[in-house]
Amino acid sequence: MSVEPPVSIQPSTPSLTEFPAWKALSSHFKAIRDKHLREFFADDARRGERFTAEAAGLYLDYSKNRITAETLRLLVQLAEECGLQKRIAAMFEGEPINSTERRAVLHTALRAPRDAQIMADGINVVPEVHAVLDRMTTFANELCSGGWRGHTGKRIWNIVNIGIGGSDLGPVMAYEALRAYSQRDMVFRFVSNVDGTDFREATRDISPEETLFIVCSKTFTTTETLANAHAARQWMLDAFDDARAVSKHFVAVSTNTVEVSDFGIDPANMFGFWDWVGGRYSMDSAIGLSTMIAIGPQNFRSMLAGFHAMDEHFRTTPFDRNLPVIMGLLAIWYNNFFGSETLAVLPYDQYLKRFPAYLQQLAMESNGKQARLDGFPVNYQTSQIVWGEPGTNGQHSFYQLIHQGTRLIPCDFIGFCQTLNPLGNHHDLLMANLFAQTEALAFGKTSEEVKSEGTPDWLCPHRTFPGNRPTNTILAERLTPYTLGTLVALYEHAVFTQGAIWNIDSFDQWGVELGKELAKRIVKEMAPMGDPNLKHDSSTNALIRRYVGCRDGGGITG
Ligand code: G6Q
Repeated sequence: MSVEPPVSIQPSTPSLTEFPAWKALSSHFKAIRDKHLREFFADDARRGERFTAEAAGLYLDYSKNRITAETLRLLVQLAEECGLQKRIAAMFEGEPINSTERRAVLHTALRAPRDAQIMADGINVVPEVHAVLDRMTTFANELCSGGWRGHTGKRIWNIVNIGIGGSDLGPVMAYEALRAYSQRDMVFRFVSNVDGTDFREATRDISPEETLFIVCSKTFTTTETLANAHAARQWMLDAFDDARAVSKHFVAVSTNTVEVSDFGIDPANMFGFWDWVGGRYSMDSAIGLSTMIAIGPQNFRSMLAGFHAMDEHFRTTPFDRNLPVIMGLLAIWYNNFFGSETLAVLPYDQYLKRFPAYLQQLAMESNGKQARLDGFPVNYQTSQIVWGEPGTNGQHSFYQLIHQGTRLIPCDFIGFCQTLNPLGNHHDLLMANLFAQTEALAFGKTSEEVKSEGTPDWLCPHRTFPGNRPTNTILAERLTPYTLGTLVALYEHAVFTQGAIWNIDSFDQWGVELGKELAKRIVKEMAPMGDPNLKHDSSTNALIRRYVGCRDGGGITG
């Protein structure tokens, strides 16, 4: 794809740090940065009700943040000065806001109701979206009812999704998150890594006769995915010795019909999507075919309805009551004013164990940028590092650092009022821990309190909790397909909000290219016994030689 270089020789907008609201926030920050959450709560008995917002079944308590009403007012002003409302409208209206790739960004169309009208390049895309959804539905129903059979006439019981990045993280996360709703007599596996272990372990105990591979790749040129798809094809051919088997055991999800048919998959067995769906925003497109098979078409549509409800909330609600906007602005507050480097996402639900990994890509691939939209460098930090683990496991490992370490780590806690797996008083214990953590992080334990418990003086510093650690708490009734849709859309739009304020393109990912190019070159240089003419730096040359020597058992050469 050809991309024209930026034309501007002068910045097209002043830097974010020149905006009046930014300057006002800088002074405001100095005034309140040392104020403790204990004081914020003491000042306002109703703070815990006041700093909350609710939408699409999600309740956000953001009262345990180091903010006042003035902070929020200034952050909202910043969003306005940055033209967030216009950016939102531009996204929903299909303008090419992915400017470096000159593409519209219309993942919101993937969950629009059938009668909606969303134009991209003069075409209403909603009928196409629903046509694909209908085909997916027919296919999922056929597969699950046993109508679709394998090459030897056996029913398909195993689904193996092959894809990487956006063509993997969403499907894995959604499958894990919605496992309670899944077809339990079927096996779902996900192969992404080009490490052969991934493929081998995913297929070692399943029968080719009962297995369907879904090859998910927007471009159908991704090295890892093609390597795994070819391995899968060979695995199938080893079992059947008949190339016709491919048509019954492979389907593709892609935008590239030519490559799909070159691979040997009949385009009739291909589910399409569009270049206006970014990989990390594609779990609700046909990339979610494995999700639909797992949870059934009705649940899948309910997930889409959840996404759509949050889309509508984001699009229409004033910023000071808008969940994704508030969360996006809080991230700016900590990232750019407090200098926080990371955001911990801590779901108190085992089913959401892959949610932090999913969000890592969503946030860090979207907003890990250093060039502004006009090509000039930013002079402020962009994306925070996102990480996390499900509660309560993290409490027994890394929470120590959040409570008593030297860094400020804002955290998002996510919990549900009803469990999908009632077991004794497990759920109360789980949720008591969630609430306890946010309380402990906010209020801590002073040295006086520690002393009054009879702790000897020398031990007091070690047992003191400074508190003043900010948290958001997101509560929902129950983890359902609908709720998952609202949660993912909440974070998608919070990430969008941040990108709009940082004035960057949240929808490209040029940063993954260099490593890919070099890997292609290096793999060619790994001829048996090595290439004596390596032209990398001395470290890379030596590593390649050592690897090749050791791999070939010919001893190690420097
Ligand atoms: C996501 C990225 C990236 C992409 C993978 C797989 O936004 O674009 O993670 O999803 O590189 O690409 P293909 O789907 O084209 O194989």
